[in-house]
Amino acid sequence: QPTRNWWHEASIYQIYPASFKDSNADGFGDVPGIISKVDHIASLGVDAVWLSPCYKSPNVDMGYDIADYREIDPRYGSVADIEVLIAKLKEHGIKLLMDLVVNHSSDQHAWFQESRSSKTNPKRDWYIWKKGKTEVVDGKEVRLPPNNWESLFKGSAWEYDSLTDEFYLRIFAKEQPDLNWDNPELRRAVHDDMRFWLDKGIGGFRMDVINMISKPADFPDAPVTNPASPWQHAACVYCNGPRVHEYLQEVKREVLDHYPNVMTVGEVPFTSDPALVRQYVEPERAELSMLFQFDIFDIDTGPGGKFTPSNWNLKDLKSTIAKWQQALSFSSGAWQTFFLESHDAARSVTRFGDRDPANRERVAKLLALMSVTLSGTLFMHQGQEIGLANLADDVPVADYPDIETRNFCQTLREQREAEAGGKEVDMSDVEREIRLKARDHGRIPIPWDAAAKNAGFSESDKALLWTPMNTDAEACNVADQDARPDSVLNFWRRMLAFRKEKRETLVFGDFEPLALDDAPVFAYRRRNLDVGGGEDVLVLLNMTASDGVVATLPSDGPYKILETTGAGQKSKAGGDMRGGQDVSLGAYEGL
Ligand code: ISL
Repeated sequence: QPTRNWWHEASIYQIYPASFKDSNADGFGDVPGIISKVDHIASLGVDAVWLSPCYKSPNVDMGYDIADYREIDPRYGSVADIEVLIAKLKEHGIKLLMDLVVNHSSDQHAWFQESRSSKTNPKRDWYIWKKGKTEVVDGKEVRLPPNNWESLFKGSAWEYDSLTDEFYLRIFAKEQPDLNWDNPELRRAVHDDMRFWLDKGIGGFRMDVINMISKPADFPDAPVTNPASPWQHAACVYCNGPRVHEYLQEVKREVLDHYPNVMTVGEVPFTSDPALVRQYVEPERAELSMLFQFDIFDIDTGPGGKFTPSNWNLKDLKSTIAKWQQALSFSSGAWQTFFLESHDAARSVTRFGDRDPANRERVAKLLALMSVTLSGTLFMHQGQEIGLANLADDVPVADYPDIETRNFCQTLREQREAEAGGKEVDMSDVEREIRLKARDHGRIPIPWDAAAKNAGFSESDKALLWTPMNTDAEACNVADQDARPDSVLNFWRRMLAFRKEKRETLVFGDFEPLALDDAPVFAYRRRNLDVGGGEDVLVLLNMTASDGVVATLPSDGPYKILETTGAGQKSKAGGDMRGGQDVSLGAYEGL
């Protein structure tokens, strides 16, 4: 049996600091704002908070471009504020996880400023510099990037710097140069910055794009998948690279092993092979405690990329969930996470529901029930506890501030305009996808109270808010849901307690799907592996808006109804049911 740790059964709440609570009316959430809401966080029953970056940053990518790993950006507060937050959370038994973004830094980081200053600077090799290719066009020499890699934020992944006449690699924005982990001094500097925060008593780290830190030494071209563009999607070339495990084992040996009980969750985008994922977490290596893997999260990514239409269906969703539940579990010796939201995606009620406001709370409860009954450390994102939906249609897409959204729109518009010879182009198809999937929806400020200015998020003028509020605060806010016993918020509270109570089955048990077809109901069983003969849990989820969907219980039994999302089923809670009996589920009802 693998060893049990606190983080196996933890539920973790993600805070996106800019959008949580603004304490000083500048339109930006901040750490004192978070401190003022610790009671709300504790009321959920979560065990840890993952705080998205609030380090010193020019904020090109909302803090994922870090200019100093040991400073808190003044707009968010100070290091002393983080220390207070750690202490306040600790009073409730809640740990704080910091975000570690060390695949790249900001171009404003002192390391990069030195690195770019000259080819002989001692930190030159801390980033990835290349001469690039030279071609003669019309008798003139032109400098071209060293390979065809596309930035995840569009354009070439290489940025030319005339100061030293070389290109640097930047998989994300041009202001986010990639660090060179092949350099041992850089690695030691990262280790030191990690210790800085661990010494303050944090519970661990969420590690941004950690599978990108080791690039193949020869930087080969990516296969051409988009012949219309000179730049090709290259994640298959630079993710899970040749020395990534060596570097993470070093981090473990040099840093993490010296801090007992800390946990790490590594982000591994573009990694759909469970065997690859296992390598980071299997007990013999235990480089990381768990990973964020994106098959479920990216299910609505279209064949041409995130903002192209996708026709995913229920069968895809069921089988993707089953694939990961079965591949990694406590008994398999390799742990994982389960999450439906973060600051990198739109809201789950909108993506997985039917977008009818009348069904919003139903869908939110259904997804909550699903989340707490699946294996893996459960991550929920701020706003998910009230079933926050995407920005409503009355918020213009032009007001969405995210760099991914903006760059995507601009690149596509330019492409279409070039094709149309300068004529007006139609972007409505793209707008539709953005309304559905943009990261901006995951970053909507929390509506604390519909009666307060800016729904209680900030006292600032509306014009100062860094990102638009949603316009549905009346229908969806914390104060209302706190007071309403049947709200999504109170359902989440009850469900997180339920998960703890049934941890033997819901956390440590196995997963067994009942059918992976396209029928409306997603049905699975969680197996209690306790040799003493503990109870299993059967979960039935009507994933559709159709009312009166009938599901037949497996022939074994008897069954007792433990929890239900539907008010209509409430009377049945505690009731017994025979094996083989039919159950009728309402729209988006879970049992
Ligand atoms: O957001 C995405 C798609 O919409 C992902 O491709 C995302 O860029 C990827 O998962 C990496 O995300 C992380 O690193 C980025 C940052 O922009 C994201 O917010 C962060 O979660 C660069 O640091």
